[in-house]
Amino acid sequence: MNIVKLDLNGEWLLSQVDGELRVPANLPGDNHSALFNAGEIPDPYYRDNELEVGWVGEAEWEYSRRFDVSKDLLERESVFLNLSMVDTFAEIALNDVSVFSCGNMFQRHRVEIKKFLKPGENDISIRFRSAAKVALEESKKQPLFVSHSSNNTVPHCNLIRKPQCHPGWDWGITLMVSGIYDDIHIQGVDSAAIEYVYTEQSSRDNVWKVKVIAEITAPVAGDSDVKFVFNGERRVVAATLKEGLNIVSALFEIDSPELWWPAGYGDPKLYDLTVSTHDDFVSKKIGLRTVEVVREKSFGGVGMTFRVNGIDVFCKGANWIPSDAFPERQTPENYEDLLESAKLANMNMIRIWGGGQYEKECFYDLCDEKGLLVWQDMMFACALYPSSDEFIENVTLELKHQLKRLRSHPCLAIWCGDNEVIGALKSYPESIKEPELYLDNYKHLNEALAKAVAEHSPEHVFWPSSPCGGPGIYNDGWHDDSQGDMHYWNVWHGSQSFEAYYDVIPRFCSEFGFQSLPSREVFDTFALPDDRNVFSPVMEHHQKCNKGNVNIISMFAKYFRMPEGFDNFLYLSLVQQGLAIKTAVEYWRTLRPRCMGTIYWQLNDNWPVASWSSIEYGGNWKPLHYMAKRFFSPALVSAVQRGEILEIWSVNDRRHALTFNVSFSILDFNGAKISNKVFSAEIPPGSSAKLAEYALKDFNFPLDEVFAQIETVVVGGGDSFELSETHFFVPYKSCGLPDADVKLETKERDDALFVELSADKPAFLAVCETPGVKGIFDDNCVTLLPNTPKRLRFLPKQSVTRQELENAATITHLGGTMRQ
Ligand code: BMA
Repeated sequence: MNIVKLDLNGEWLLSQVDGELRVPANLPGDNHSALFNAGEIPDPYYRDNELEVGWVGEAEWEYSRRFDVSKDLLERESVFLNLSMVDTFAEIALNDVSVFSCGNMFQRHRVEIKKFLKPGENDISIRFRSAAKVALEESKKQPLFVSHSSNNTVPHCNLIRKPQCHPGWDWGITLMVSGIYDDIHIQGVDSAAIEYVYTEQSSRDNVWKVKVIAEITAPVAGDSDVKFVFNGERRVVAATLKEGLNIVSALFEIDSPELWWPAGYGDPKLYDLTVSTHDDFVSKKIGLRTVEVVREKSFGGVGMTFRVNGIDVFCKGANWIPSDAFPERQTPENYEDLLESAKLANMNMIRIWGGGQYEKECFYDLCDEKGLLVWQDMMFACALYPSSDEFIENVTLELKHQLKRLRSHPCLAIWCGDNEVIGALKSYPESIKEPELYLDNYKHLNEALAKAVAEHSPEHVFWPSSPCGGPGIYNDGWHDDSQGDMHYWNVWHGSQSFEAYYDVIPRFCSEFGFQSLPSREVFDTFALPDDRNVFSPVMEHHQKCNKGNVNIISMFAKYFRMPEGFDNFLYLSLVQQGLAIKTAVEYWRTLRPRCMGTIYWQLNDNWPVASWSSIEYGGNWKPLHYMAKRFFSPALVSAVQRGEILEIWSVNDRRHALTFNVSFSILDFNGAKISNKVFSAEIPPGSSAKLAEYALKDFNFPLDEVFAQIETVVVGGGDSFELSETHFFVPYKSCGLPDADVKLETKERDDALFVELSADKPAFLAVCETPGVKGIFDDNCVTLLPNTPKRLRFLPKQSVTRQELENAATITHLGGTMRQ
């Protein structure tokens, strides 16, 4: 093998085309990062500095550098420049000669450049036009007017193929970045460049056939050996290649293999695959598995069930948005941190939302390794879109690349056409006025997306939109719980109480969310002491959802007494958020198999902001994320109170039976036990069951003076879980919660750090934070009972001593925040 690759990653010079600014810049990277690193713009995440940097997106920028070309490279038949994630309208010149221009961030480009190069020193420059200006120009050419998302502050970005959240979203800063976010290299080949490698799998009697397909470009016709190595087995195909694109394949068989399983269902087994030619090499990890999306008539509608290797999987997870508004900070470490947090919270599915981007390769590699299924939206969100031939051609090229690139990742479970674009048809004046015209326009584009999947990734299901009832159904998926996936926003956007989650039984809920304010630690990264008020201009600036802060506070009024002080205010918003999502998930999980998925909105943030995320910008787990770890546990015990009836439910997501041994106690606010019941049940695999039912009127004690504590030990099939659940019969505000004295001690055992919490009276929703010390706990946001200390293990993300942890750790609990 003789691979000649010239890496152009590293330091470039960034120049403002019509200005004086010249700063060093990284590629892969973006212009805002370069300007910020050089001190030319203020930190847009700080206070309201966002308003100071809008000019960057209006200007034109040029990246340039020199590089040396060897004679060896120029002796190759073909020399191409490889570019992907070019954001967005770029013109590339070599040695001052224009070579190529592009304008879709989601396409990949391989451009023949040999004739533009010379031995020795060469210049390359990449000039970016203002995407905002191009979008405006495009708007003047449209045959049919199509509204951009009302979340955008820069108009018409629905007309350009760039992440739809760059011009602002209801959780997102407006940062109209440009740059290149993936490796840049030049490669020379004589005989065979590998374009894509993917597999086709089939199985019979547990013998798996794996056909490995390589798409190869030959600069000239000729013979070439193509070597395939799968799971240690080697095949060499002597291929006669024609000039241009060729398909070369090899077939492998593997008897009784270990399969790839989503997290919670088995190991995500991966097999090594390499394909090499004389001058190129590709290596991948392949998983063997089947994924079906089963749509069977049941419960008066049509279900939506992901079936993996024949097992119905209850999908548990969250929606993913781009991990940072500065693309340069979207690093492998950042992905690893977030996706590991998802896995630790017992998730098995991530939905890549359509207002962001097809993610970098390392995202999917990590999902493969962690057993996280990926629901992949195509990049359209909350707007109307063109369906002109030109637009469809542009999108088809983007999809051809993305589908071939991603199709053999075992994590990839479904391709979905868009986010809420069917709903958008009912949101904008032009489509409301002429519904048929705009529905036809929608269908025209959507059918092209379906066709691209059928052609380039036929083994995957194409789901037209999220939410939607299924192919060909264009009604209101937001509110239809009879079929398909649903986005249920009546609690947050509709200001209904948490109990409204009991009003629907989604077949699959791919969005529902509730906001919190940031933690004090994150607040301090962007604000000053004077900003410590929820209605201060800086707090309002870091709240992008209309009425967001009002919604948070009006929900306080339903459940809590008014907290005292700013920190308690933030805390209450954080636990309130967790309780909202817990209510929904636990209820819907008890209703399996009618409901088979709960994907809450949203996993992460792309800057420090009030939002629906369960992980804050920077990686801190909010109380919601700790609660998610519990409410997504494969074994769940949940108290569901509807009206005057309290039901105790169990859920078993495992592939084997589990025995639930439950101790149900009623305690008063001094911690004294008033009653206790013990019961056990064996719950079959993949099912739920009601364990007990009580009429509140039969309890002979005042409901505002007690709470239920449900401790469960679950065993079976090698598993053992200890579950702890606290239930209030009336809103917290109706109870005279004790202001318990909670003590916090840190301990070190065998190099592990712990925080031990103890309380003289019951303390609820006790949250331990460690400002300034990065790390997570194995459990948090817990109930503390007198004489029962709780030990939380601290998993540091930096080196820290016990003393430093002790100095940083704080504890807040509900009774300490409310007026008595
Ligand atoms: C959903 C999403 C996002 C949005 C969220 C919160 O419907 O698809 O567009 O951020 O609601 O409003």
